[in-house]
Amino acid sequence: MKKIFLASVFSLIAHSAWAANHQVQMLDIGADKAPMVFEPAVLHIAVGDSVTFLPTNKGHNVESKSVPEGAEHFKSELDQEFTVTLDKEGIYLYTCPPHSMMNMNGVIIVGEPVNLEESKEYAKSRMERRAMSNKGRLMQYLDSIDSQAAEQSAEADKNAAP
Ligand SMILES: [Cu+2]
Repeated sequence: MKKIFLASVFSLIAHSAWAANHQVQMLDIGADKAPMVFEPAVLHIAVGDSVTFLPTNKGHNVESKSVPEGAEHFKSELDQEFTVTLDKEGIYLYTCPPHSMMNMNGVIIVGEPVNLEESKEYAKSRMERRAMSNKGRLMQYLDSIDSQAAEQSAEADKNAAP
């Protein structure tokens, strides 16, 4: 019994020691003067890491829109700090419901972007369509994942060359 208890305590400690926490700010104006943004808007994390959304400015919250297969959706309360642990690999798309019409959307890539095509399709047909201002911003976020992956594979090819 004691052994089992110790084993579970150890796994808790191990988990908290290795899993990182990342912060995303909810902002009225971003660093590049863009209105109504998450920063960082595109976040790469490892499987099992957590993300804390900070109500840096008032009037925002988060709600997941598209998540990897088998992953749970999440939603926070207005103006509340909110932490979610993401343990399914793939892309999570989320919005700020009060500002979805201003394209206040964000992207979290957990591990590899295994569902990139589905995420792009969802973003285009369901999220970008709602945006009355800052149009195209979410698609730019998703396109940046593509080009990073391309750079990495070009780098890998270069390294593989004799
Ligand atoms: Cu907002």
